[in-house]
Amino acid sequence: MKNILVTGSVGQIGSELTLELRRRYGNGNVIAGINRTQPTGALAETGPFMKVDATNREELAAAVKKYNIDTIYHLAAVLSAVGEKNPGLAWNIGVNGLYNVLEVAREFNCAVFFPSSIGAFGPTTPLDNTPQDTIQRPTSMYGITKVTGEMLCDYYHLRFGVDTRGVRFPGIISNVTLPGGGTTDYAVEIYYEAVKHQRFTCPLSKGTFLDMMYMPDAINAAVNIMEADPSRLKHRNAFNVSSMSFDPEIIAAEIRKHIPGFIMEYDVDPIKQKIADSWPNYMDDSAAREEWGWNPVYNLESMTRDMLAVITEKHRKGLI
Ligand code: AKB
Repeated sequence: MKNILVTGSVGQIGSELTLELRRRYGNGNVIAGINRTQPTGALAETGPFMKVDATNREELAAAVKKYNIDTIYHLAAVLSAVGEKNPGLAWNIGVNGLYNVLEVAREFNCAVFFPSSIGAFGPTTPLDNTPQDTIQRPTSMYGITKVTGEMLCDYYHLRFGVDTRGVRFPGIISNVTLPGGGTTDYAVEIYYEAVKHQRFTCPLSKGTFLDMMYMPDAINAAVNIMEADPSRLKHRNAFNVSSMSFDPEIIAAEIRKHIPGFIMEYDVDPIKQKIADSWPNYMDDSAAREEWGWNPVYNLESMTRDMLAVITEKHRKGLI
């Protein structure tokens, strides 16, 4: 039986992953770690939650002890665009928070899931078919924290035997909790604006290709890597995973198949554009496919159909 702690459980990925983990491993066995934002709805109602600030090691250790935790999904993070506005905060949460998680995991013998990101790459990385093992010299603070995190996770496994595992997530698209302050957020916002106003002002320019993934596949990635047979893992951390790659024109054209009058305008945000230009156009995720069977279900077409159906229904009910 597993006892799981999720840090950052009210965030974009955490709010859905925590519920899926509860479905799989039992409501009472999955603790939602919260910090500043209180959980609401299903997250608050279906299982335990507890204040866990990853930058506070005592608080982390207390949660792990209290609930006899054996697996930590460490999702608390500051995303790329916010990280450029507040690099110190990005470092503190991204690196010091992870260091605390790894130290507590070492002491209490926990497995750790750590989400790295396409942000761990930089302008000198090969941007097409980006290999699993390649140059990583990111130029955003977010990226620097992610490369540091990947290396820390490898170190704790090699040096102390901590069962660390993780993936490099692309932009994650979802319809439950909005992402907060990422470069890829436009690919979520576009669906909401298309439904509500039939138009969207895009902060990234035409031709900016980035890897993306629909939330159900992201959740499967996080669960399946932790369930994988360790004897098959040549890498443990930072597996490239992707489901699709598109630029703003391609996603707009897909939306127009459902909302023919949809209008796309551009007002490029220089900070986000600079970050996006330094990230891969599309990654090679064959190591994840070979080593633990990564196989995403959704593509742009099926994701768009689902996103628009869910958001249209929410709009009809006056929820957004
Ligand atoms: C961001 O844009 O910062 C994140 C990411 C790709 O890691 N969504």
